[in-house]
Amino acid sequence: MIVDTPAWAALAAHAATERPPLRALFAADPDRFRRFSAVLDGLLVDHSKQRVTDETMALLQDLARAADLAGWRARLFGGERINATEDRAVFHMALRHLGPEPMTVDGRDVMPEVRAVRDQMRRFADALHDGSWRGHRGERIRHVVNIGIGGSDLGPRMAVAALDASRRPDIDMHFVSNVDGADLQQALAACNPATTLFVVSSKTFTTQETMANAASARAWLVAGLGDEAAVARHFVAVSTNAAAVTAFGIASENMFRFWDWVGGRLSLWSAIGLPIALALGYDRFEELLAGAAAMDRHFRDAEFTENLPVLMALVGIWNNNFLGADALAVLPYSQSLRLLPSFLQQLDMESNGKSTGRDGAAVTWRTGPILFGEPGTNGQHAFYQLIHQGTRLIPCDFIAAAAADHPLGNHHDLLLANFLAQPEALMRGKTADEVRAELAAAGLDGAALERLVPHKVFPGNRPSTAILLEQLDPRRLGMLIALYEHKVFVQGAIWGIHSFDQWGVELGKQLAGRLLPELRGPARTEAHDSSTNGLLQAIKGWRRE
Ligand code: G6Q
Repeated sequence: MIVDTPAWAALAAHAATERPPLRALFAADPDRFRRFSAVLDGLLVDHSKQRVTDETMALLQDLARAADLAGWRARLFGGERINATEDRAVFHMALRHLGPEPMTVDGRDVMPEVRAVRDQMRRFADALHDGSWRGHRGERIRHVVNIGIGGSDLGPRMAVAALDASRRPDIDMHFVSNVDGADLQQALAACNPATTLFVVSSKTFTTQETMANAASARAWLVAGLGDEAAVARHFVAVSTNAAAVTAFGIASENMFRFWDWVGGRLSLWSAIGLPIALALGYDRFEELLAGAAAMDRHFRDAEFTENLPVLMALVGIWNNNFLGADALAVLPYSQSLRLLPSFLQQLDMESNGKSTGRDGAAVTWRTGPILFGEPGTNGQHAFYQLIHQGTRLIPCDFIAAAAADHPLGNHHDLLLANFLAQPEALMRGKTADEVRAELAAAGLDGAALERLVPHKVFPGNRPSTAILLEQLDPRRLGMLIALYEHKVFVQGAIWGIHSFDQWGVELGKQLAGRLLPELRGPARTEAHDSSTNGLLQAIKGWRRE
C-alpha cells in the first residue's frame, strides 16, 4: 500500500517539520516564481504559491516512483484495461489523436473508426451550417437542443459556454439535462419545432432522465409539426447502443457512435462533442482536440519533474494527504469558464471519490478532495471569506486568460487585477502590525483600534496554483481540460484506486427505478425505512389534495 512506502513516510515526516511560511519563502528566493512555474504552448502553471520547497517536490517525485506512476501511464497509453471493474480500456486520447499513427486497444487500431465518426460529424455540421440539412418543412435549423446528463452533458455544455466568443451566430444552443420538466419546458419555450434539432446524447441510451426528456421532446415536435415522419429530420443520437437508438426511432445513419473505452466524463472529445461542432463549426472542435492532444503528448513524454499534470497531481496530494486540506476550489476569472467548476467537479469527484483500493481493501488514506468553485470575481463577494480567514485549509486553482474573449473597456484589466490580488493576499496574509498601521492611518487608536486587530488579521500561507492561458481559444481550452484529466489519473494511480468506474452513479439509477412504481401506485408501501415510507406517503397525500 502506498502509505507503507518509505516515500510516504518521508513526506509525512517532512510535513511534520517546521517549514517557513510562503511569505518567507518568497522573501528568501526572488527566483521562486521561475523555479516553480512552467509554460507549455500558451498555458502557464504557477505552483510557486503552494507550500512546497525543492525538498517537498523531490519527496513527491519519490512517491510517484513508489506508486509506479510510469508503469500506470504506460498502461493507460498502451490501451490496457485499467478500468478493471468494468473491464475496459481508458482510451479517450485516441479521440483527439490527429496524427497518422495507430492507437491500439486489444491489438486493434481504433483510429479508422474514430476518423470515420469525425468525418460524419464534419459532414453533418457542415450540412447544418450551409443549409443542406433542413427540417421536415424545409426550413433551416436555428436551434439545437442537446439532451443528455452527466458525462453526456457537462463537457459540451461547458465547452460551448467557454468558447462563446467563437460561436456561430446562426445557431442557438440549448442543453437539457434535468428530468425536472422545468428544464425541457424552458428550453422549448425558446424554440420553434420547424427549426429545432435535438441531439439525444447517451452512452447507454437507457438513462432515465435522458430518455424521459427525449420522449417529451419528440412528442412536442410531432405535435408541433403534425407528422411522425418529422422525427427523422429533427432527431440525431450520440450513443454506443445502436439497438436502443433504432428502437427510439432514430435511423442508424443519424446516429453518431462511440465506444466503451470512452468514459462518460471523458467523452466530450467523442461525438458527445457534436454540440460543440454545431455551435462553433467543426474546425473549432478539431482545434479543441489538437490542444488536448498536445497535452497528451506532453504528459506521455515529459519527465515527471517538468510534467504539468504530474506536478499538479503531486501538489494536490501534498495538500490533501499531508497538509490536511479537504477541498479544492477552482476559481476561473472568466465568465465564459463559469461551468468549468461543475465539469471538473464531476471529473475529479466521480473519478477519485473512492474508498476501496485496487486490491479490494478499504483505503486508510484520503482520496479525492471536495471540488467546488465559482467564477471570479463573484465568489469573492460570497465564499472567499472562509478561504481567507476560516478554520479550514482550502487550496485554490486560479484560472485566467491574458487576453479578453469579450473585450469591453477596461473590464478585463479589472478582472485580471483581482485574479492577481486574491492569490497574493492568500499567500501573504496580513499581520497584526500591518492591521494596526492600516487602522491608525484610518484615524483609529487605543482600545477601539486594538479591539479590531484580531478580526482583521489574515493568517496567510494559504496555498494556490495559478493557471494563465494566453487566450481562451479552443486549443488552450483543450489543453486545460486534458491537464485536469491527466492530473486526476495521476492522483488515482498514486492513491491506488480505480478512477474510471462510477458505481455510485449506478446506485442512483437503480434506486429511482425501484421507487417509481410505488410513487405512482395507489397502495401504501411499507417496503422501505420509516423515513422513505413517510416521505412517500406525504407526497402522495399532498398530490391527491
Ligand atoms: C460519467 C458517468 C455519468 C454518465 C451519465 C449519463 O462518467 O458515467 O455521468 O455520463 O450517467 O450516462 P449516459 O451517457 O449513458 O446517458
